[in-house]
Amino acid sequence: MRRRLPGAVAAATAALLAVTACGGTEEPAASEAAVGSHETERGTAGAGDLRISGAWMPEPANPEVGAVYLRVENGAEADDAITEVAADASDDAGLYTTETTDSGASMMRAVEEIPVPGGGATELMAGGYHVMVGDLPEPLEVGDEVTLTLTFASEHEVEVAVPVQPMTAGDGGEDAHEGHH
Ligand SMILES: [Cu+2]
Repeated sequence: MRRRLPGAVAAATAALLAVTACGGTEEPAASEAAVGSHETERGTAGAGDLRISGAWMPEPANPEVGAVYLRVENGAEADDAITEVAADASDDAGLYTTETTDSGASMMRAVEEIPVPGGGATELMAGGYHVMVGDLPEPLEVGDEVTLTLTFASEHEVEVAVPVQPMTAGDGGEDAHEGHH
C-alpha cells in the first residue's frame, strides 16, 4: 500500500494545480486572461493591420469535409477581403457563404471573396461566411490541427493554425454541409 502513496500525492498535487490554474483565469489584471477559454485554445495570427482570432474547425460529421470558423479584424482604414484560401490538409479549400432559401433550407455557395470592412471585422461562422476544406485524405478528429493560409486583397498572406474541436451546441452547420461538394 505504501508504494501507492507517491502516486496519490502526485495526483492530489496535479488536481490542486488544475484548480489554481482555473482560478487564475478569473484574475482581472491581465487583459489576455479576460478572453474566454475557447478563444485561447483557438488559432490566432496577424499580418499588418489584420488580426485573426478564434480559428477552429468543428470535428467534421462528414469525414471528408470540414468547415473552418474564425474572426478577422481589419485595423486599416481601407476595406479588405479574403480572396484565397489554402490548406495543408487538402488541395481543396474554398470560401463559402450560407444562404437560407425561401423554404428555410440552408444552402452553401462558393464566393469569390469574403469582405472585411476597414476598421471593422468579419466573423466566419455557422450560417454565414466560412471556409470549407474538402477531399480530406484522412478523417480529422478532435486534437488534430489544420494550417490555413489566407490571402487578402491587400496582398497580405496570413497563416493560421486551426485546431479541430468538438462541435458545440449552436454551432450546428452539420446538416447544411451535407451534399456540399
Ligand atoms: Cu460549407
